[in-house]
Amino acid sequence: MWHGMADGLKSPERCVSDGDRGGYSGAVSTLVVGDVHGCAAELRALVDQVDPQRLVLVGDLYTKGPDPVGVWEVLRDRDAQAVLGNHDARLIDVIEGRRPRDSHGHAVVSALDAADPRWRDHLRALPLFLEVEGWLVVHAGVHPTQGPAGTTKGMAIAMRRFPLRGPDTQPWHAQYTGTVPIVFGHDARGGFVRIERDGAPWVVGLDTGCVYGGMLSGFVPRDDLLVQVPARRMWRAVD
Ligand SMILES: [Mn+2]
Repeated sequence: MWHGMADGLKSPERCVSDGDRGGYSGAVSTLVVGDVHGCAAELRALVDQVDPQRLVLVGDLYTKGPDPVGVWEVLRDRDAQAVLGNHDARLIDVIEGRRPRDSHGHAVVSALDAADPRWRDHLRALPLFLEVEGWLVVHAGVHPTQGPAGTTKGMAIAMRRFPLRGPDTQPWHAQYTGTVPIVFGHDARGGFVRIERDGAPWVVGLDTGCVYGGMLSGFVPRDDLLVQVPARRMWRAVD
């Protein structure tokens, strides 16, 4: 079931393999997809398999992987929404001249500009949070006790542990006491996360390291359905 997974990444607790929807055949309202990182073939496979009415991504859309233009085409053609990831913020910095030596970032920007300049407006408009069917979508995490109101931009796009440093730091979601269920990404080493409250999913982490040779994961909040496709190959060593 686990195809060429890089060392250091945890496998998910359960998964639906490529081409199989686990017996699920209903119309899917919203699909939330984990960190794509330029893995367009895997994104296309996942979206085609589920065929949702609404597509939402947890960010880190274009860099590291093989096909940023293909990712943009899926987003554009599906009128997809996404939240801002740390690597999306870096691309904004590249566009605005704040990362002159980021050769990969410049190559990604050039490829996307050549394909369809409208990608820039989509990138610049990415919010830190989206509300999806009663769930909060964020790239990395929220302040574990103060929720979105206490969450800085840096926390939303890059936090894995809380406090941010120190001897007592723990995964933020292990301490989350908020009032809204959360879907997040950004933590390929942490892998698939599913924390339940009162028997229902409460915190779901979808970064299963597709660009590192893991899986691309999608979650349908309304139906508590996890759908995954394996990476076509290992595109990058784990950072
Ligand atoms: Mn990230």
